[in-house]
Amino acid sequence: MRVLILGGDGFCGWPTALHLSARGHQLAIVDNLSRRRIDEELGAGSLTPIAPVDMRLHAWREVSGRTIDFHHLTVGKEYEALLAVLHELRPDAIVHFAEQRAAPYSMKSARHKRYTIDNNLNATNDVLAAIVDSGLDVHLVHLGTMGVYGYGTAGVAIPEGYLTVKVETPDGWEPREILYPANPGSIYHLTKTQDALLFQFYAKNDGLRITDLHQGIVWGTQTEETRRDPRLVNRFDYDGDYGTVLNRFLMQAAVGYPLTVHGGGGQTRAFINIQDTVRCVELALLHPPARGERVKVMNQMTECWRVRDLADMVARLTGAQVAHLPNPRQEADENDLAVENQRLMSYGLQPITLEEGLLLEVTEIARAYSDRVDRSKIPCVSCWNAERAAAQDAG
Ligand code: NAD
Ligand code: USQ
Repeated sequence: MRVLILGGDGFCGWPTALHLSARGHQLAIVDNLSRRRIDEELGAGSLTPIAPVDMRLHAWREVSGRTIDFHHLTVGKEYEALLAVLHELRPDAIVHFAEQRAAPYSMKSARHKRYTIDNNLNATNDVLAAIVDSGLDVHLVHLGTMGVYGYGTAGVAIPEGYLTVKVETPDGWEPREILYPANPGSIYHLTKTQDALLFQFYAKNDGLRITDLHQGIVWGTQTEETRRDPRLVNRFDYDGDYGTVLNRFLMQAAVGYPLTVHGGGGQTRAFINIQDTVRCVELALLHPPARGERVKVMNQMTECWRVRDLADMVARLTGAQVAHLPNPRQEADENDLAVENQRLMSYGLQPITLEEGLLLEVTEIARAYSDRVDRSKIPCVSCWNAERAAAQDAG
């Protein structure tokens, strides 16, 4: 397959590009390196020392003998350049990771809200419009989020994208399938719910073949391919805006910083290891929807965990202390979560569980690079609203 990876310099995109290249697919990456610029804006970098993109690509050529092309452009702004890449590569599939993905970053200020909406929605619309414009039959695989559903399940496992409801008709109650009602918890998550409507429209209007992968929180760092050379190492975000909860706890344990549980830690979320992320994307590429089929939605997660149980597990493994802090986010303190993930499992996914992978992650990454941690970047300082900011100041 010829595959174009949008956002291929990022945490999920880079190991995905290597994984697909290693399996013999012809790969090209588009990225505007905005994530590296945001590191500079925040004064916080990856825990792992990531190489510049040209060095990454050179190293991959050396270790694998395979070439990945790179195009530096902003999806959503440089439309003609994107279209030219499509004409040149004639991809069978595009994997779309090119969005601002941190909920706390999207809630920092009006500027960050506007940037996230502008970047994410224009990126998604431009990709879709360019596929139509190109006249090519491209399968688009988008990395969406479990957060589009909200996390309250009312006792029902979250289905894969669509919900069967009963509506009253003149002939009685009849079942209908609707897109699962969107319930975003941040401006970032809101952009993913809007993406879903864009996909629904382009699939209906233009017959585009689209898969939306509703992914849980990714943990872990390295994959089979990124371990092959230090210059290929994947990024590891640990700061209060971009660091995700489990990777943060691992890093905090490694430097003796009490684990930063928000509130009581009763929030339950879905998780997946980065190695499983790259496998899932490959499985999605191998099982495209037919032309004319509705958007195919798959829940890309393998386990659900409560935040305080994660903290307790990391504390047991490492001896770390656990701290309960005022929650800067507007979110439910406690929720149950059950999720259907039958599709990817039926395609052969064999998940890496937290219990088997966590210790390796602690030693291979968190402890190995602990001297690179800037402790001043650990606190979460982005508050969802004025009330949460006041509570944090008081705490
Ligand atoms: P990331 O920020 O590490 O990577 C995104 C990449 O896209 C970056 O390299 C960035 O420079 C690039 N980019 C952003 N906007 C762009 C634009 N307009 N044009 C060109 N390039 C652009 O994020 P990630 O963790 O790799 O996440 C990738 C996708 O997966 C996101 O869409 C995110 O919503 C989704 N996702 C991530 C997680 C997670 O835990 N990391 C979980 C669920 C879903
Ligand atoms: N949390 C803590 N302590 C911390 C950090 C987070 O208790 O130090 C809590 C948060 O309050 C939240 C939960 O942990 O309840 C998850 O937070 P997170 O930052 O790990 O994840 P989230 O903001 O939801 O976003 C991440 C990715 C995003 C992706 C999403 C998948 O950044 O791109 O879409 O996970 S999901 O959560 O399933 O929607």
